[in-house]
Amino acid sequence: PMPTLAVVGATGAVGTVMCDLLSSRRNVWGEIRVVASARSAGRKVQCRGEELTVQALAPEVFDGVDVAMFDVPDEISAEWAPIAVSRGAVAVDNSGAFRMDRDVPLVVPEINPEQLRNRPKGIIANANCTTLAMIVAVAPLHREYGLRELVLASYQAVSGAGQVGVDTLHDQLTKIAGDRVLGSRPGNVRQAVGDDLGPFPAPLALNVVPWAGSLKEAGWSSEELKIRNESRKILGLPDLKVSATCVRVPVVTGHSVAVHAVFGTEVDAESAREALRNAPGVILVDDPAAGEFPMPIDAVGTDPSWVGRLRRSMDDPRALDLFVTGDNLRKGAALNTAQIAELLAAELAGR
Ligand code: 11C
Repeated sequence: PMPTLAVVGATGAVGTVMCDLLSSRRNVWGEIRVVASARSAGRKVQCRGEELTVQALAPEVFDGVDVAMFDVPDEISAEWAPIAVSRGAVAVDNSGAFRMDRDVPLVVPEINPEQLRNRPKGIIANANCTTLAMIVAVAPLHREYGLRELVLASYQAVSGAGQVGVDTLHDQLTKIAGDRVLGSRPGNVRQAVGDDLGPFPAPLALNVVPWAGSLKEAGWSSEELKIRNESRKILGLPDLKVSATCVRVPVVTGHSVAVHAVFGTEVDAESAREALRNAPGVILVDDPAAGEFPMPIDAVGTDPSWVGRLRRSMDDPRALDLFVTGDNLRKGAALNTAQIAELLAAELAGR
């Protein structure tokens, strides 16, 4: 029999993309159960051409489930992923709750699929969306040249903060539409947008906000620390130097990262491009003369990490500069989770 899958958080921004993805990928699942908070129970969700009824999260929904995907906030995953495991499922968790747990592998199928087997807690973690977009492109360069350091600036879309982030940006754009004075004087965008900033600390319309996540030690944001810690774990480089500045921009979907990567050996832009052309999950879009760059408006709704603007540093023959864009809801979340779940399904089929 084909394995049973549960999608927990099926009605959220990532869960919605997950149901789309499950409809378009090779079908490896028997029954699919869609699960969400009691508030969403009874709603109908389209998945694989079937209309599924959302079930309220409860221990019994995991009975008979082989693989349970979690696209829910950290505290819900922390409580419920172990419950799913106790009912016999393997949990694939997209929250931050387990990523840095030594007994939980942090898997990117293009990079470290072998880690999947090492899961003493029955839980596998999925990385943060900003880490994922970037790491898929950086890993093949690491294999080529040996990575020593990353200096990063992110340009993160509002859907990283969930559906409420998307609604907030669109509401703000509606409020400012047509007023050509906005943005020309201090405070006039704030005034037009009003007090409802949604999940963000400042207006996103006509703005960039150098902040994502919560405040951690010494002025770093949680998002910046996640990128550092997760990159180290995924690449197996515990001492990798990483400095990130995470910035929110008025983009609906598609996280971008400007990357300065320093390696152990001298690099060559053409051989780096060749490594990227051959890398799984990467598409090279690098023709400035033709106006071809990686950008969210093109990468949204697609699977790969788009990479371009690749140059060798002018001042360091061991460093590359590049720009990466990936769909934060797909490779950054639902797609990577689905890929991990499909590897588990193949493992189950081989038993
Ligand atoms: C954002 N990357 O764009 C965040 C959202 O650790 O999975 C995802 C947070 C996480 O706001």
